[in-house]
Order: sequence, then structure tokens, then C-alpha cells
Amino acid sequence: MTLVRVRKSGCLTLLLLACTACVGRSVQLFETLPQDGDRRGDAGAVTGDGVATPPWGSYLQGVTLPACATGASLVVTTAAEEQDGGTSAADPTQAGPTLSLWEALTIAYNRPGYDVITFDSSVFPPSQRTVISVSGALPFALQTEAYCLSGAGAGVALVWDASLDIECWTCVFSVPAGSLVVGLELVNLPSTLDVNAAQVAGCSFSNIRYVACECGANALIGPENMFSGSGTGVRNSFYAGLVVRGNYFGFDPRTSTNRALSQAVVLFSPALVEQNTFGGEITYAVSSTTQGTEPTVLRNNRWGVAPDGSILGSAGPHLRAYGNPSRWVIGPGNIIAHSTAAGIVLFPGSSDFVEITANSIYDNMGAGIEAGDTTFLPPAPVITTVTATDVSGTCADSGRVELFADRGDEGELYLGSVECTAGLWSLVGEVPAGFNATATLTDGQGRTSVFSGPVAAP
Ligand SMILES: [Ca+2]
Ligand SMILES: [Ca+2]
Repeated sequence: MTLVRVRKSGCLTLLLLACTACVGRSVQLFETLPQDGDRRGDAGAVTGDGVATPPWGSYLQGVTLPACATGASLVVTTAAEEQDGGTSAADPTQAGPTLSLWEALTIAYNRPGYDVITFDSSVFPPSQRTVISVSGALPFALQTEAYCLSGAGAGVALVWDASLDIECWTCVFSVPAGSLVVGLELVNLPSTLDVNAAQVAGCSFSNIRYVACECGANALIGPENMFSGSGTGVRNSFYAGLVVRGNYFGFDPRTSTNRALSQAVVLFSPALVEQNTFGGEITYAVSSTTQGTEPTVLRNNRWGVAPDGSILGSAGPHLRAYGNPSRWVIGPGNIIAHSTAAGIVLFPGSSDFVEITANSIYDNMGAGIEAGDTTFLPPAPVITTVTATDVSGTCADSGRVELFADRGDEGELYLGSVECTAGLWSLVGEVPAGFNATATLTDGQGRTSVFSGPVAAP
């Protein structure tokens, strides 16, 4: 494992997770695009698993998505690249008999007030996936006032030319404060959706080449976005308030299968990451070099197990936490299972604080929590006695002991917690037959130990 130093905005930072492709807009990174069938314009595709994949628009018909606010309507009626009325058009009557996406973005920009861009479902039926090809710059990619762009109820795939430079910022529309982008398939994005105090939901990002969503302050990413490709799903810079909720990273909810993804979430400021599914082929799930005392919170996410219960596995540890400085709270309610390596790997420095609380960590081939360096971690508590009704033990450092039951030496079932103050602790808790008791200790600074050794239930 390699720590990678990267330079961003003049500051030398050490990534919490090794991350070779997540920063530096001037770097050309992805020469070869993965092929996954998403450039096909037919009704569906067949994955390498032989599973038929319904069109994204069909899938979304069974999903609850956020709706546009009330605004002036613009209904796109052609997939063609048209620019009737020129770049000063401010009304649909200037756009000729059909309205293109180019014309709609132009009018939304020029017409004062909130515009709602939707797609005619007779031209873009949700069952058929109609492609809008983007071969270069979009008019008014830099939108300046709130709008809604909704493919909900239609089958719209925006497919950027794969030869476009990844720094083509004018090839992708921005998402300014108060906006909503929802229900679209976005393929081969050459740069990013700049999302500022706005929401992106129900979008399929495939063949991501760079960063799909670059988030400013108070962005909401989710629910129901899907991310795959050789780039990064979601990234924030030095802005607070990002929420990443209810998405699928490196995972296709239509087939409940893994999709390749280099990096899911890259954070430079604290964020809330919850209720997401992370597939088993993500190189780096969440990385963070957050500053200050606010933690990045990861709760109620799942690694290694799909929402339908199928096992997704992984080719390495699900979460790797190291860097300097950063503060994380991992829990409650994450499922971290079925890794071919550890569940979580910690490499804490002197000013890193990784609290791990009330998760379900089990069936990983390596340790549930592995410490590459224990210098700055509290020692794990020791379990001395397990009876039918309670568990007791000792601790070298004071702190909160969390008790788990596991078939091995991890922590599948969270049973409760108790303070260990004078080197001793005891907790009422029934460890099921066939399970072992295990425990962690979290010290007063918010650093959690690895799991204790397991002790079998009587
Ligand atoms: Ca037109
Ligand atoms: Ca407008």
C-alpha cells in the first residue's frame, strides 16, 4: 500500500486513502475507457455476467425520485443538435418546430427565473433509451441561476464523445444553487457536474473519465445515482455540507452486480455519507483529508452485501483509513462484509481520529479492523469472562467498550456498550450460542481499537 502525496490548491496534503487519480485538473489520466455496453443505443445491454440489463429509464419507473419545483416549462422534443434562434434565444418560439437540449439550455440561461427542462416521452420513451450525442461544447454550460433538468418518465442517455478532452468544462452543464438534475443517463462525462447547494438524483454515471460530481457547499448527491468507470464518483473541495445519500457506487441496482469504479467518494471537507451501496470492485471507496474538528460520518452504508442480500465480495479491504489529519465516525449501521482482505484498515497518524461504532463487520478474510500501525490507537480491550447473561473484561485505556457477537473474530452483531473506567468493565449481554464475544474500545479522543480476541459463548 502506498501513501500518495498530492498537491491541491497550493497545499501539500496526504490523502487518507492512497489515491492516484483523484486530484489535479491538469493531469490527463484516463486514456482507455472500459467497455460495458453503455454506448449501445438499444433497449438494454447484457453484462459480462450474462444478466440482461433494463434501460435506466425503465429502472427509474419503479423508483421514487425528487421532483422539479414549479417553473417555466421547456420540453425537449428532439435528440438532434440544433441551435435555432442562436445563443440569445430566450423563448421556445425562437427554437423552431422542435426543441433540442442545446436550445433548452440556452433559453434557460437567457430567460429570467427558474426553468424546468423535461423530455417528451413520445420522443424519448423510457423503455427505449434514446441517445443525445454530445460532441463538443454546450451553450451556456455555466448556468448562473437555478433550473431543473429532468429525464424522469423518459429514457434519455447523454453520451459524450469519448475523444473529448477531460478538461472540457464547457462540455458539461453546471448545477448552480437551487437546481435539480434528475433521471438521466450520463455516459463518458469528460469533466464534472459542478454541484453547488443543489441536488443530483436518479442519474446513471457510467464510463466516468474524471470526476462525475464536483461538489461545492451543501450539495446533495442522491438518492439513486449509479457511478462506474475509471474516475471518481463524488468529490468535494473546501466546502462544508455535502451529503451523499442512497447511491450505488460500483454497483448496478438493475442486476445487483458489481461494476468497476476507481474511486467512489473523495473528500477534502467533512461530509455525511449514508445509505449507499459500495460494490466489490471499487479501488478506493471513501478517502478523506478533512480538516478541523467536524467529522466525516459514514453510517448505514453497505459494503460486500447488496440490498437484496447477495454477496458482492471485494478484491481488497473495503475501507482504508489513513492520512493526517482527519476525523471520521464510521457508524452506526454500516455493513462491512465479505472482503478478501480486511474489513477496515487503519493507518492513523498522531492527529487522526477514526471512531468505529455499532456496525456489522463480519466474514472478511482478513481482520474485521486491521491496524497497519497501532502507535496512536488505544489497545483493544480484553474479554475475561462470558456467561449466559453477561460479558466482562479489562481495559488498558479508559473509554467506551462496545460488545459484539461474531461467528469468528469480528463483530457481526452489536450488543451494546459500557464505559471502562478503572481497568474493568462488565456488560449485560447475551452472546448467542455458536457465537463468540468480541469487543472494541474507543478512547476519549474518539479513536477506536481493533477487535479484541474472541471468547466463545458458554
Ligand atoms: Ca429547434
Ligand atoms: Ca432561467
